[in-house]
Amino acid sequence: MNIFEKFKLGLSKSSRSLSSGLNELIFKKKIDENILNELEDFLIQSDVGVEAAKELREKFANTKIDPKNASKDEIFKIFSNYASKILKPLEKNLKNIHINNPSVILVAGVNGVGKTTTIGKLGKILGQNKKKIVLGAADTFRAAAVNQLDVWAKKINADIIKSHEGADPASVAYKALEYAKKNNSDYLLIDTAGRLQNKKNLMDEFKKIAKVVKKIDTNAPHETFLILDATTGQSAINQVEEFKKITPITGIIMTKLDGTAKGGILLAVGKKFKLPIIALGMGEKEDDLQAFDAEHYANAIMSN
Ligand SMILES: Nc1nc2c(ncn2[C@@H]2O[C@H](COP(=O)(O)OP(=O)(O)OP(=O)(O)O)[C@@H](O)[C@H]2O)c(=O)[nH]1
Ligand SMILES: [Mg+2]
Repeated sequence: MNIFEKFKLGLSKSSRSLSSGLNELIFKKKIDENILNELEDFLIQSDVGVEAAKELREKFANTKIDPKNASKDEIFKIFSNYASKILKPLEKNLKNIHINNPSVILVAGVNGVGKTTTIGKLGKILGQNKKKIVLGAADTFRAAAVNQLDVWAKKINADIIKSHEGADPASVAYKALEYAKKNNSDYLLIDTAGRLQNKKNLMDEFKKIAKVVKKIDTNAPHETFLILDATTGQSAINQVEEFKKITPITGIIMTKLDGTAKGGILLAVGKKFKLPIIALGMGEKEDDLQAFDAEHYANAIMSN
């Protein structure tokens, strides 16, 4: 099963996948005001966002669909085209990320979204062609977080710089960059905590990490990837807003699209923030990260 098929399979698990929901709405009844209202509500529940749902409603309303004769594909194409149009300009390939010696990639996100796992998967992709990877364990909030990153480092053959639980995360990040420079590493991936006593602590600590690496390389971090969990729905929007306030985000990675996520949230995030989208997480294993392709995504969420 290739990753695209896995993605489709994952989204088909969703109890109210967009396409089957649309299917029910469109094909069982005639399209009238009521059905357009239902359609709009359904899209909102599918996490595409209020604005996109309104715009799609217009498109459906203005398309002359004869429910008796219209082919399913034709109708789904309206959605797919709409999604592609919004998301295509946001594709950002890992090959096109900032190249430096080393490129420092800071990974942000609230707790449990998949930061550490995504770092493992990213490290595997970036480590191809003998590129040297260093992982910085700047989530010192829990000892388990360092262990988890350690396991990934072994799995993907990366070096890891770590410290004890409770150590200053910024100083771990600093040491990790020092090490990566000295060893001529290609990429330094910095893991950060998602859980601190309160949001202000979390954000202050993150700011400090982003600042301290500049002492070694004024352009660092070269990339800051924000990890979003697709299953958390609209709260992803707030998370982007919060992190954007403290640091420029250069890429979004959305995880857990293999589970019960409704999938529409990526469209909502893309439409609202227009931030580059790097990759999609489709599982817990090292190969479960797919480079973001807008058309694949748009087709996958409409193909169940
Ligand atoms: N199904 C699925 N699970 C994922 C994916 N990415 C991460 N996970 C799982 O989500 C859980 C949390 O992942 P972590 O990588 O530990 O998340 P984190 O953001 O580092 O969490 P904290 O460090 O506690 O803030 C783990 O059980 C992962 O295996 C994904 O794409 N799909
Ligand atoms: Mg973690």
